[in-house]
Amino acid sequence: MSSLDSYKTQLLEQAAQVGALKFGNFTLKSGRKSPYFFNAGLMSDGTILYTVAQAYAATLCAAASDDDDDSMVNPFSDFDILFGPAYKGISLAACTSLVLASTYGRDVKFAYDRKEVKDHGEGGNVVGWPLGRNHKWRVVIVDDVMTTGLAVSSTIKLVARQGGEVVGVVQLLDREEFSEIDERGCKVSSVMKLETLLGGKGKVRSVLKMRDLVQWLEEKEAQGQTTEEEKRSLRAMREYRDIYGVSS
Ligand code: OMP
Repeated sequence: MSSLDSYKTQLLEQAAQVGALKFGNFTLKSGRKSPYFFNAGLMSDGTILYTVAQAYAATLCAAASDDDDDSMVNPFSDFDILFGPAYKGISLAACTSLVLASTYGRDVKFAYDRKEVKDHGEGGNVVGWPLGRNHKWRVVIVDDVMTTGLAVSSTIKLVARQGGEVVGVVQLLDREEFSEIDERGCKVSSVMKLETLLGGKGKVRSVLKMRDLVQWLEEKEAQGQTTEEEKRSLRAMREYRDIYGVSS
């Protein structure tokens, strides 16, 4: 197996350093008990924000030049707005749009939602570029972590209610888990569920996947650099993957 891309290694190292990537026992929103947790809210200094925004921008641009996409128009080469759901998606989308303009010369608009509707001043619950005014804008959602895909599917619905059209999603971390079990007893991956909702394969991308975390720990272990806790976590992550994971 080839070694992990250096930008992923850098991102994971910085995330562990600031405490955004943690190993231990965590209860997820879905009730699943996980041996690891990624808290993107702790990526709160300029260095890691820069690293993460560059990684998002690179992922978006790679997806934009991906010929495998079977839809008529590659959604990542032809979109108008980056939408960051409150709260953690806001800084991610803002920083990514900045890097897209400064590094790639690609100007995209930026918007996010408020969790509480503002009933005075300009009102409403979307801030930034209006999603549906005068035009059905093509929107890419930029968010932090996907487990069952529930959070992203409610953002897709929110954007549609505001008149925008979600053409793609880029997650920071796809935990590569199932969303539901279908009537034949098969696991339906969160990515597959969302791509069905969006009407096309390849519309949900991620900067990192759970397998990258496992590979990062395996590479550290091979170099004798893992702590006892990381060794235990690696075993626990493989067991967790057997229960909740999906192959994609
Ligand atoms: P789903 O709606 O199940 O996809 O869960 C996604 C949300 O879970 C994220 O937006 C986070 O609020 C939270 N989460 C994390 O932030 N990091 C994790 O490692 C796992 C979760 C989670 O609860 O599943």
